[in-house]
Amino acid sequence: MPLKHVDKPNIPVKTKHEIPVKSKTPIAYPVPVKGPKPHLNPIKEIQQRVAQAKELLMKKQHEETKKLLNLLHKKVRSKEETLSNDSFIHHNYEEMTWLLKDYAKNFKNIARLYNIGSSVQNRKLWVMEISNNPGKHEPGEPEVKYIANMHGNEVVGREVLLQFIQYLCLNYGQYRRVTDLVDTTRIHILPSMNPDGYEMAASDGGRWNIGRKNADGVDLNRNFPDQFFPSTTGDPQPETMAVMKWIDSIPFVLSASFHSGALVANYPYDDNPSGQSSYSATPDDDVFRQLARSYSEAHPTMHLANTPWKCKDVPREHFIDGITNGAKWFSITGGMQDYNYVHSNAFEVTLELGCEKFPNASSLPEYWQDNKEALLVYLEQVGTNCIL
Ligand code: GEM
Ligand code: ZN
Repeated sequence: MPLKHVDKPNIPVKTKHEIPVKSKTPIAYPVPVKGPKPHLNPIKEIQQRVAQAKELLMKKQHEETKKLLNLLHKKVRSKEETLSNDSFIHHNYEEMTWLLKDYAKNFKNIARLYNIGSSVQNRKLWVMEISNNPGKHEPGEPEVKYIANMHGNEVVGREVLLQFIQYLCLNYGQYRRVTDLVDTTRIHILPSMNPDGYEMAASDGGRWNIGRKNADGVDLNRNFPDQFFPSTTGDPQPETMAVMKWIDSIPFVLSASFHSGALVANYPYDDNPSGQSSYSATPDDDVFRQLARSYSEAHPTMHLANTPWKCKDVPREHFIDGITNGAKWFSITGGMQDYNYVHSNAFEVTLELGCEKFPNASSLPEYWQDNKEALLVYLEQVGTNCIL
């Protein structure tokens, strides 16, 4: 078979300036005088560099993507941060002061520690403000307060509020519900209104009534000016005076004071002109009933007719829906909640968190769990679906 005719390649005519190149001799590329050793194959080198550049770009993008995802993840997280059980201890004055200072230092963007005065024995009445603009009253932003331990031997509220402070700080910017609450309300928390009474109760092992009164022997919940009767406890004590001035200086609209010895949300009035224990309604009775119910309903047992009851020595009382009018329950004069309502715009209720006044620290996690939701719901009463 004849071979296919192949044209001879068109070899250009050499000029005399051209360097003759022997066939099979490797092509010699110009070698730089200085610099790194050249690669033998420039195409490979370019390909390698492209690959490196791609990898770098990918890495950078990966980091950027990771950052973005983290941010988004933080924003949409719906599970709140919880504290370990080691944090549930009874805090004496020193420990409480240390904890409050620590949180104010570490959460400067939302937490501010101030004091409203001092106790008889010169302990500071610490208040932690939690808000998105600490130190400033913003027009339209409701001012709210929580007060505990006005009876020094009733310590559950004190520990629950210390937990609440930590909970708000740790969850702000993480958990939408807390962020919204802190962004829209200015929360003031006084974990101990009677720090002297607390120290007396704690050093006595938390026996029933030791430390209830302040260091001058005055029951602070009988020491506020009363609308119907003259004072039975003399002039306002330093702790009472401090709270009165505080109420005067900040336009509070909502408040709660935490006690123990019963399980109920108690609302004003605490007395009536007859001095008898019978229902004494404020002109805002419906609002107060709703506020009290918001707490008792959000609490797992407070609203129940047949509450599980741990303390044999404290008679169990039955309150419909877990709420009661103060004067109907038993009449008191010089109470703090009535003073708030009569002398300011603050709607205050008195929350009894359970039968035990100074329980073992091991039951504090349970008290916290029982009250966490109610603490949030109560403050949310001034929010979007507000009644105030
Ligand atoms: C109560 S709290 C006040 C309740 N108000 C009325 N009117 N009953 C007190 O101060 O005696 C009980 C407590 O200390 O927890
Ligand atoms: Zn009390």
